[in-house]
Amino acid sequence: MLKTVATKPFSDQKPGTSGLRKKVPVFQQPNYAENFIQSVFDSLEGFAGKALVIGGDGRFYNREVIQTAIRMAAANGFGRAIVGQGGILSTPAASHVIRKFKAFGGLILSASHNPGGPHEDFGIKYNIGNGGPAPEKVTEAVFARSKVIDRYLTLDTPDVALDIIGTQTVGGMTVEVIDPVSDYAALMESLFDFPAIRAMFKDGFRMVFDAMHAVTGPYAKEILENRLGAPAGTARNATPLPDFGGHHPDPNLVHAKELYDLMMSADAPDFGAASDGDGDRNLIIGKGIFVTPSDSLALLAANAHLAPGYKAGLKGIARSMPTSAAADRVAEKLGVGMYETPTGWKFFGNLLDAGMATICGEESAGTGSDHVREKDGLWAVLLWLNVLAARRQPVKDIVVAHWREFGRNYYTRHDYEEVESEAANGLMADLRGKLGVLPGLKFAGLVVETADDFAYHDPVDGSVSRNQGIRVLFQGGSRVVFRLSGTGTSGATLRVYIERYEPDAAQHGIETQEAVADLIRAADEIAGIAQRTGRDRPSVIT
Ligand code: VG1
Ligand code: CO
Repeated sequence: MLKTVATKPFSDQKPGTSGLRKKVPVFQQPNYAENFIQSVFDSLEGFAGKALVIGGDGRFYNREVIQTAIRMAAANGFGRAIVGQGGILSTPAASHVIRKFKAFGGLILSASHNPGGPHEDFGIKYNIGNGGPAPEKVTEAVFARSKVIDRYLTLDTPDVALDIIGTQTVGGMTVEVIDPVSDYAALMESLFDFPAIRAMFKDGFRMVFDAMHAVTGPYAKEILENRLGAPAGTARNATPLPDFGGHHPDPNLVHAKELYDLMMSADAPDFGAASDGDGDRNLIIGKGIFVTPSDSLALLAANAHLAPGYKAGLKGIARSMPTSAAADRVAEKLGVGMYETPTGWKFFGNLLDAGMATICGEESAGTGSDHVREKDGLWAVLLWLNVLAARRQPVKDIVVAHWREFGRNYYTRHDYEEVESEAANGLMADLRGKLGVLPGLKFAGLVVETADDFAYHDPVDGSVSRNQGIRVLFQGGSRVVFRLSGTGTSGATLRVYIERYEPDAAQHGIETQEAVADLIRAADEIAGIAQRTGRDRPSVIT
């Protein structure tokens, strides 16, 4: 029975960098999730009878919203829902399933690396038919709709049996519950040299993959242990938990510290990696060396031809603006295009669809390619494994040789989390206000060359996205970038991205924070971080 339920708008359903993210109790308000999902459907056209992919990262409240989304999809006229078993689909797997089944789009339930649990974070994101996050014109339409919505459509039907693979019906809609891993694993097998990686494991190569109790556990077990023959236990924390075991499923040096410490120890394995809550991020650590995501992007781009899926070479490379310019030097050497986009994967979709870029990356531990339209944690891990299997050299040697050839981009990001919104907005507004006077001024011994507020002109559809981060470029090529996070759920997070290029190989062995110490001081002098936020140090350094 079709039900039209009267509702009132919520004023805070503006999608951020990657969908709508809020605390669970916010999502648990009556009609909150329903309003947002209906606002998505009301902003789309032409989906009647078509397929919708639905899946999430398994966090607390996932199953409830999956059931809601299925009923609402049926009531709104979708012909078919493709749902991961148990309501599970990693973000890259969802992207692949949308593409493989030529679905109209998909709903991905995740707050990614944010913690999960009854008082932690939840999120909903809509992806379009190319498998990628909805572009800004769609998310803006969804937000506009959410502000005036007065009804949503649903059905009075029992819950779908999410754990049983097979076909059921809900109203007039077919629901297919699929294995969340197999399509994705097959895609990986089509891109990488599995026999070579298997041989490397057979020869005693040791690796640890930390799934952080999040969605990649089953994927890593199937791919690394079952298909590639890595020893049982290679995938750690591999059982997804609704609260991620109480941890932040954020693969960085703070939240994956155990892995980091292991990789720096005398008996470290050859390779360490981790992924985040929804499986789209990656952390790469070699024995005795952390590979920054920006360097990882550059290294993968430079070596991708060693993997069968990329042996024809790259069409181009794209990176988000705050990501270091290490990949730019690789693009230059390869003679391919280099694109600089705003933060967030939604900006890569057009470049990938147009065949202008093959590999994309973000400094926030996101790397991916045109195989899907999301960043993809395990993909990055597998490409690294493929490179290692082909080169048979330690990660450290590969990284150091890369720096020697291209120079080293020292890079760090300082996050000030849960700062008062007013203080953070004031800081950014004042920075914007003084962009014009910064050039020529000297901070911590560094002279500002240019300063601007990054605006992106999409070369494919001509759309313009403004206010994407304040860039301050110093003479000599170093820079700092200031941005407010668009994924947090309480207060504001100020991100300060710091980069210094060092061409001289004799200077490549400096500890990163030391190598950029003057830039850190300059950033504080320019923006008054300590004074305005009341913090004398960042909450997270990556
Ligand atoms: C952060 C990262 C950004 C990433 C986004 C979504 O956004 O900086 O690079 O695309 O998270 O990733 P923000 O607005 O907080 O800086 V995920 O793995 O959270 O979906
Ligand atoms: Co994520």
